[in-house]
Amino acid sequence: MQKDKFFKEIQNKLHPGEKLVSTHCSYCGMQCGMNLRVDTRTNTIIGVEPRYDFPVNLGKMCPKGVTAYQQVNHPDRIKRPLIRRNPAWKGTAEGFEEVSWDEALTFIASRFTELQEAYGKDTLSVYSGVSMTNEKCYLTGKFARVGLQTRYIDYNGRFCMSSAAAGFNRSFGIDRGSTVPWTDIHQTDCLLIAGSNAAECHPTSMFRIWEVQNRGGYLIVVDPRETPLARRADVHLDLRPGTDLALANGLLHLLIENGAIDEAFIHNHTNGFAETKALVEMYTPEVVSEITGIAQEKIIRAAEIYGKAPEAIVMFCRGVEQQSKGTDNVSAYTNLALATGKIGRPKSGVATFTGQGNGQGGREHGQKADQLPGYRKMDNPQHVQEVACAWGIPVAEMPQKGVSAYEMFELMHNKTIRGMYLLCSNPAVSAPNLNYVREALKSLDFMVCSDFYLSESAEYADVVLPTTSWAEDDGTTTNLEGRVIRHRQAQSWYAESRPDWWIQIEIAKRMGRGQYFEHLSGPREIFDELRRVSQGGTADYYGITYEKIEERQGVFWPCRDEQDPGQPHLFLDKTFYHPDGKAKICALPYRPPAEEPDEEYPLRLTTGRVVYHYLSGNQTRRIPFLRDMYPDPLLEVHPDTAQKYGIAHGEKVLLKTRRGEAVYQVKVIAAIRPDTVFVPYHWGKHESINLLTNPALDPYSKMPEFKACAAEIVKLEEEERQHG
Ligand SMILES: Nc1nc2c(c(=O)[nH]1)N[C@H]1C(S)=C(S)[C@@H](COP(=O)(O)OP(=O)(O)OC[C@H]3O[C@@H](n4cnc5c(=O)[nH]c(N)nc54)[C@H](O)[C@@H]3O)O[C@H]1N2
Ligand SMILES: Nc1nc2c(c(=O)[nH]1)N[C@H]1C(S)=C(S)[C@@H](COP(=O)(O)OP(=O)(O)OC[C@H]3O[C@@H](n4cnc5c(=O)[nH]c(N)nc54)[C@H](O)[C@@H]3O)O[C@H]1N2
Ligand code: SF4
Ligand SMILES: [Mo]
Repeated sequence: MQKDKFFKEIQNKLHPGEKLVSTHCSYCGMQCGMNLRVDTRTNTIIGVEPRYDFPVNLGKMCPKGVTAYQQVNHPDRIKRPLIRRNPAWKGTAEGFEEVSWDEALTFIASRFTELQEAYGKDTLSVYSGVSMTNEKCYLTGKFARVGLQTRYIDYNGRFCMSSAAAGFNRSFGIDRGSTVPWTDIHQTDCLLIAGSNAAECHPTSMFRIWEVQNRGGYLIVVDPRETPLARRADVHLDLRPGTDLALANGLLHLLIENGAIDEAFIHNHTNGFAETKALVEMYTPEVVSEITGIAQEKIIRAAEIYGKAPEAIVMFCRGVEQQSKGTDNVSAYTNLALATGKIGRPKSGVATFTGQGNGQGGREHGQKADQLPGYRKMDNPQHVQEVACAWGIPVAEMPQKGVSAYEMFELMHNKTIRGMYLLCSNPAVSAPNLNYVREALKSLDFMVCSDFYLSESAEYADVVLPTTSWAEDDGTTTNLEGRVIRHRQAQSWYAESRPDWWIQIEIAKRMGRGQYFEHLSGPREIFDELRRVSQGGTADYYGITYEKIEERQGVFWPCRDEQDPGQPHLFLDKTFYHPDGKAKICALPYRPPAEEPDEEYPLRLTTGRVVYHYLSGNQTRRIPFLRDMYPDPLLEVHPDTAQKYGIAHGEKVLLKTRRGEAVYQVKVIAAIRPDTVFVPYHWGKHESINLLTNPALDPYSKMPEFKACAAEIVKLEEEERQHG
């Protein structure tokens, strides 16, 4: 009733010629429902209104969401394709000239062909992202392997969801970010949330999280900083960055000691408990307190609360995943749910907060170096055969698996990769160890970038292609629950911009590969092909149609046929996706971060986000309200540490690590450990914190260690402070 009333009110306020288009926010994995307000006379988006019918956010939005529409007709939009013929300008915004689409596409096809003739097919690479629809993500994987015929494709989810994916695959045999729908969260009795700043990064989850406490339940938060979430927690486990594995093992130790484990569940539905039990025996509160820096009583209290809660959900985010042992952290936190049997039923389970809008769907359909649509694996001959057959190519023509995102930059340095097609990512800001990565981009013989704004990475390109924004195309994304939802085109393509699918089909045609793409004339046809190709895979979308999504406010995968309603809850029948149907409890000994503090670099540096900006900041730094609220990156320092270094709030200092340095203004704040400093990463050029971060990779997920490295603060002289 309430929501219908509200909808009518909004309708009544529309001026003549205006309409609402029901769609979703483009930014984070919450994928909040929203209505775009469109002036049909000028065919432009002019505002946003809440959407109460979408069950995940129920009309709520965050500061990024309510200003997102301001991107669409922003004066910085690229209007026509750009070519730069003089490579001397690489790394700057200079020297580009506007050309027609035909000229740009023909030039790209001829340069790509020349490179492949000289150096082999695999000299080209595709580096992509998951702010795109499933349709675009699927087509990008096919474009790389069938269009360009290269093995080298990977994407920005490597820096985002890869450890969660590897951890879930190991523990459950399936990688869906949440085992429960978000509408379960406020109904549980205990949330254990590790390494998530949800109040700033998934703000529209907060009403559910607070509701757990309002109902008398408990909130346990693991974070080196006292985030808004941690501030209201019943227990805040304020650990040293990079020590989660010791903590998770310590919590399991206590759950076993307290008799809080579920022997029957362990016996019937899991493997690996005996060795894990033997391993965690040594992780006593005393040992864990020593490694993590958390007071023993707090660890004991947390284990007590989680153990006693009838229903509980373990949640985590990049704080635990972006480590050189991120995969192990994920499995170790997952162990808690498996050992207590608090999984495979409503209101109990495990969830990661998916990062990017389509961070879930975008990792299922073939943008990953080792993976094909439907979550098929490239090292499984049957999977390769199925996809080759669906695409109509000989099995022998299917490229081998490639390498992870950071490893592609290594191959650029050694000239194995000489060409790159970059879309939907800004690695000149978001990749670790940027001095090295920017050199890699500069060293390319030929680079294409597709974006709607000239990003820091586009500045390294020879050709820049203007693509449509999220509000100018139809399609689907898969949100952080695993729910496939519909995005609707609200205005026509801006200026001469074109959707990524159109661009890829045009390049494929010009490279003699048109026959594999010509039948795809838009998102709906592409989605239908994705459905068919995913059929029988783990991430089976075959039963999902645009119509069904509309009828049901989204459909959860796996969804195997048209009668299948999809699966909001996973494992309700206690069957996991390993061949024997059992989940794996993993014995994972603690190891420290790849780089520990020492005399030269005595501080721990961790990095992350603030509520007002999104990722590399290429989209949000252009929105006046967001820029005004948080104009420059700040270095968070505890008052004791500030005093020790003799630095004041607002002062500019030099922060350095073994890989690089940058000047930041200090924010003195008690809500951080004295041995730790924090910098958000949403800024480019000399302000990028990734000049300093450590590219040490997790052995399974190839995730870099964004969350922990050793650093030092250097006080600047008065003169340097003025100009620094
Ligand atoms: N406003 C905003 N929202 C976003 C995004 C954004 O850029 N801006 N990006 C989206 C994307 S793609 C992602 S991936 C998510 C990320 O969402 P989050 O992971 O929640 O964000 P981060 O700030 O990267 O890190 C989360 C927390 O991890 C803590 N942390 C650091 N080191 C450690 C550690 O060793 N252990 C533990 N337990 N915690 C640690 C940090 O103090 C921080 O509070 O947010 C999504 N939402
Ligand atoms: N230090 C540090 N570094 C990090 C992290 C961290 O916590 N700390 N987090 C990592 C994480 S979790 C992530 S997700 C990455 C993200 O890092 P990036 O991949 O660099 O993220 P974005 O800023 O979203 O870059 C997307 C670019 O594509 C453009 N774009 C948006 N939509 C589309 C589209 O549909 N098509 C095309 N062609 N372009 C589009 C945008 O304008 C933008 O320039 O950063 C990682 N880097
Ligand atoms: S919470 Fe995420 S999806 Fe929702 S409005 Fe904010 S940025 Fe958009
Ligand atoms: Mo992310």
